[in-house]
Amino acid sequence: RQAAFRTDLSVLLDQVGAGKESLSFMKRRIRRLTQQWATAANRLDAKLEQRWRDQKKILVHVGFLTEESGDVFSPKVLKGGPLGEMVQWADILTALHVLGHNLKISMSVKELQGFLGVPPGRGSCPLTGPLPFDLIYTDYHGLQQMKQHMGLSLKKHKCHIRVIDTFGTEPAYNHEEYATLHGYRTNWGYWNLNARQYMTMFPHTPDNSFMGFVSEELNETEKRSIQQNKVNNMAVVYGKEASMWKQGKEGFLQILHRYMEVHGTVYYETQRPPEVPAFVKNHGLLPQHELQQLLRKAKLFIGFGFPYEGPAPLEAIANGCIFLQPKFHPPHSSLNHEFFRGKPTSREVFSQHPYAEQYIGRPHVMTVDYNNSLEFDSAIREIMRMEVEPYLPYEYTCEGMLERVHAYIQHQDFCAPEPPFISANLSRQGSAGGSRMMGPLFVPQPNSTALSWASNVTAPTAWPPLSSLRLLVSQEGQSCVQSCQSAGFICEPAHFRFINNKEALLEVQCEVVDSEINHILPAFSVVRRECGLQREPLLFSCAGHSPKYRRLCPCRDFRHGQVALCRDCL
Ligand code: U2F
Repeated sequence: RQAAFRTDLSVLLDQVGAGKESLSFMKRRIRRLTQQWATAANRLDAKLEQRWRDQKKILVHVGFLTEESGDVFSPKVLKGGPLGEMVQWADILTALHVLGHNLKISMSVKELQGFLGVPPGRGSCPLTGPLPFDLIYTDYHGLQQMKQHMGLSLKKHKCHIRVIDTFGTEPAYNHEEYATLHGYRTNWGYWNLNARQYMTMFPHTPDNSFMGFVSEELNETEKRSIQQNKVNNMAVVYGKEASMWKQGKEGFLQILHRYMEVHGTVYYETQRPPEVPAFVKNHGLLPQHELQQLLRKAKLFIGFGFPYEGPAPLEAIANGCIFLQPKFHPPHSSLNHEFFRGKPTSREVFSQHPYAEQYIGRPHVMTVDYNNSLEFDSAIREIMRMEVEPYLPYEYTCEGMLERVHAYIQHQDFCAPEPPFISANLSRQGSAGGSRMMGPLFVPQPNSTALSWASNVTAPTAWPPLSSLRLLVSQEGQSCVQSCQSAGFICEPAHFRFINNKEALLEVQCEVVDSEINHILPAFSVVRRECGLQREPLLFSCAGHSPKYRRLCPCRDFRHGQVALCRDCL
């Protein structure tokens, strides 16, 4: 069946259910953004020009909100606990509904069993018939519950699963045997999924798919009125829980207070939290729409280093604030920081909000060293002199999210049998510095007719299409994430299978070509002049890097403001 866009959200609101603060929060959000979603749906509908879209049967099982997982989030909704996840799930549900799919929502193991058609009860009971869904969106908690209740049949159906995974999972952590043997085993990873089945909150790990969420958009009149009503010396502090204010914050808060009136939205029960200095105007935790109003007046939204990578800075920037945040030196990661410890990624976080730093940047975002009071002081003074317009990257608008989720649903297929590695007849353009091994070695042109592929069967169905592929060789020690980025591209793990062959490695003149199971491959060792190809497709990794290796990197182009999609991806 063909999917038709929906602009009426009442059925969805009924499906979400009631009885918990988390659900009320999500429903308030869905209601508040109804008009915005409807406008976006109409725009995307027009943009896609009657293109056929399959209507999919989709189950959404929100594992972290089930009683069976302990649901630690719901009781904290009104107490300053994390809301980012709820923002994201509300938006995922809305996007799937608006795109016109056939949606079932489960928030308990009982509902999960009912929808899957496995008998209720505690033990594991295999699903005997076919899976009654084309796609299942869940999280790590939900995955665990499905394993418990579907047993081995989960393995058979796992290509239909998408895991909403805030911070991302790198391939080395996802491959069970490899993770166990090489020290990448954590509490979360090792599900042997295709790494693109993990969907993240920000586009931080190209090995995963970027799901995202939305932020409120303003029309031109609203933008103008915001700019007229900005209070130049008003700052709002990012941190709704008192613990985010403790330790070592007094110094720069004092500096800030020298120039600006400082506001906070810190949750408190009866008394002002002692962590919050007396000069701060604390509004208490606000409902989302009231926070937006506060942000509309404020000039500065200031981060203290935690929470990492939340939605609030995007909301602030969308409402015309400048976001000031601390640089992390050394970077935080699962190797050195409690919060990231045990998360299935080695990603290094160089500031509180790397997306804001890398993808938005000045004038909307300033990232400074908070230990350097001169630098901090001059940043505040600069901010007071600056004029910025409200800004929201396209990928965080409703239309941007609908476009991306539409493309994933119609094109990503992890159930099709993995074709054998295909070798590309790569044209080598200007092997820049080839013999000196500096910089990118060769970059095939997008429209080159020389891009003729060994297999006519699989190549035309590849998504992202092969026209987006740019082959690069990284510097020693560099990952493909960095290598592609420094050339203005993004690493595309789906393209690894086209470049994992001797032909692609020809340029680097290896004396020996081996194939191994190692997440650094394909790559070559400069000293030993040895080339290595990848033997395990699950270990194709944009993130992998190793000091003595130069990696072979499948980069691709991307749309401005929609990094998940290549130019010909829609
Ligand atoms: C992130 O979770 P948080 O919930 O701590 O992220 P925030 O950026 O603080 O804000 C989430 C939402 O809370 C709302 C605000 C945001 O949409 O509009 N809010 C509000 O309604 N009232 C207020 O007074 C203040 C904020 C991240 F999203 C999670 O994935 C991580 O687990 C967590 C820890 O890093 O950080």
